[in-house]
Amino acid sequence: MDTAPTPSAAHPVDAVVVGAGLSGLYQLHRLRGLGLRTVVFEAGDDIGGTWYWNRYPGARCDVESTSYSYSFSPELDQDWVWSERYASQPEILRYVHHVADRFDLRRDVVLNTRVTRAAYDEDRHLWSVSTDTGRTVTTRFVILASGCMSVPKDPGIPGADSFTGSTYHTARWPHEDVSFTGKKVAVIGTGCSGVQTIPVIAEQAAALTVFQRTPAYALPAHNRPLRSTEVAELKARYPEFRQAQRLSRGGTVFEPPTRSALETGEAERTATYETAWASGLLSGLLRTYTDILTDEKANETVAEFVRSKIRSTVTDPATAELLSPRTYPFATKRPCLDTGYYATYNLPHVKLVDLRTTPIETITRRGIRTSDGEHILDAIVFATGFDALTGSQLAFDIVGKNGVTLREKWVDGPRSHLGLVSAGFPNLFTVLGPLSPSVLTNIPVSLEQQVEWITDCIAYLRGHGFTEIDATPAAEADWCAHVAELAARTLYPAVASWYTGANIAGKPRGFLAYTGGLDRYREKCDAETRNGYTSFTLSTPPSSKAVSTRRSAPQSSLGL
Ligand code: N01
Repeated sequence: MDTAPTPSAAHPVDAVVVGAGLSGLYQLHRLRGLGLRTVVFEAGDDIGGTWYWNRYPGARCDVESTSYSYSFSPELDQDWVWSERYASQPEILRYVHHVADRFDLRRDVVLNTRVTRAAYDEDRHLWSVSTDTGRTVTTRFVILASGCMSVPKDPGIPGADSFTGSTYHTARWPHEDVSFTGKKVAVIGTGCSGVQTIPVIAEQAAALTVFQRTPAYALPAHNRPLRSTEVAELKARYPEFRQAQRLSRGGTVFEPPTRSALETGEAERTATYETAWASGLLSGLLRTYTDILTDEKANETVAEFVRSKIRSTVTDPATAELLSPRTYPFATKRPCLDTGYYATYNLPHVKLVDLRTTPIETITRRGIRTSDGEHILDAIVFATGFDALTGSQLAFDIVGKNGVTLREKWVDGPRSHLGLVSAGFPNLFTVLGPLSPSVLTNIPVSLEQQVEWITDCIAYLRGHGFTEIDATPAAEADWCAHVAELAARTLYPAVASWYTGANIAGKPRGFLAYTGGLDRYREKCDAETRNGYTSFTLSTPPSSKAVSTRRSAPQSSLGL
């Protein structure tokens, strides 16, 4: 039975959440806890967000499953049992469904519904949110939980429509089984999605051709089933573990490095890198020394270590060299965690095409033509990534104060305070958006921090009779400058990557995430809460505008 709510102008809600992935579902849970009438609009035909859409063969989380999960419920921690060190996409999706059932979340999720427009009514302090199903709902608060990696990048290769075989994008994989058995398959793209799917497709395909423009730094996952003893041991100390995660720099628990790579002798350094390589942790190598992301020479020591591993795995030296990243420092594009990626190129039916020397000219009716000739294919898999961080917020019309759209405001790049509220767009919050730690951290820890901050903020507004919160332009300017200044101390901004918006034609260039660490970010957000949101303008209901002031607002309920 469809029990989803049917909000309309005549039946307003207190909060609209965009997206029913990990962020949106937790936001719903927390807002319900405040007693807010909340509706979640989800474009997909089921919940799960990233883990609903990215169901390509080999899709798997590259943060350990015991860390990559919600921490807000000790009972949930005890109840759910992960089967592998790194959970596969189907297992994570099962977990999301389990959470939704456990906390009875589905009844406020409206599926198959894409938000098309949100417009702010300055006179009433209300948003009007429209959807592609013709619904319009009036709401005080809007929370964009639409994901930092949810708008797939169109590869923009000419001729794609003429191909008579099958095409797939890793981020829009069909829900039906796809068989590559006996087929000639191409994968375009060697980022994390490509690196995960290539070994699995190679197991099925008769022939696999990988079209690589930029090689990845891929680190071995050493995935394995979890032993019942280690699960029991973790469950016994989960509360302390979760607390340590919350206080950590990036949402995973580790001892921060204290020494420079350049002040360490080569033998000792190599031994340290070997240990990190054997750990199977995505950030293992990054955590070895203090200067990996700030000093090119230090970075080159680890980059060369990874290249040595590629050379020792890939038997053909020419292929090994093509797979070796040399045009950007280690981890300035996101590193990948792999299972058998490099060894796949030793298989006789797997071929690597270097697009730097033989670029794609066009997709043809029969396959892909590079400057070197035509590759005849049955299927093409685009593993070409996303319009990251800003893509989902700019995908629909958001009209703020004075009729200014978010697209207009962000024409030169995103601007917001703490990555949470953009000045001129009151009562509109973003989870995992640009200018926050998001993609540089273990996502569930970051999203919980932001969802909890947003929830506390809304509780404060309601408790103090405020109906509007907006970032001050000065605080926003300071935050943007702070984010840019911290990023400038690293090797990140100089590299063309999705971190800097360079993968999308016409997208303004700038490092999009906060590099200061989740711990420091949390402290800055908490300070706002403690100090009564001094970087924001809080306003009382429009009818009482004459007495509107930040501090002397009457106590009253929201009252839509
Ligand atoms: O996308 P990407 P992704 N012609 O942008 C190439 C997360 N994630 O989906 O680098 C030819 O990294 C492009 O080449 P280049 C994770 O944060 C997490 O793989 O632009 N090639 C690149 O090789 C990750 O970083 C998990 O030169 C083209 C590739 O396509 C993020 O999602 C798993 C091209 C795109 O790589 C994105 O990863 C998977 C063209 N026209 C992903 N256009 C987890 O495990 C693009 N490319 C949690």
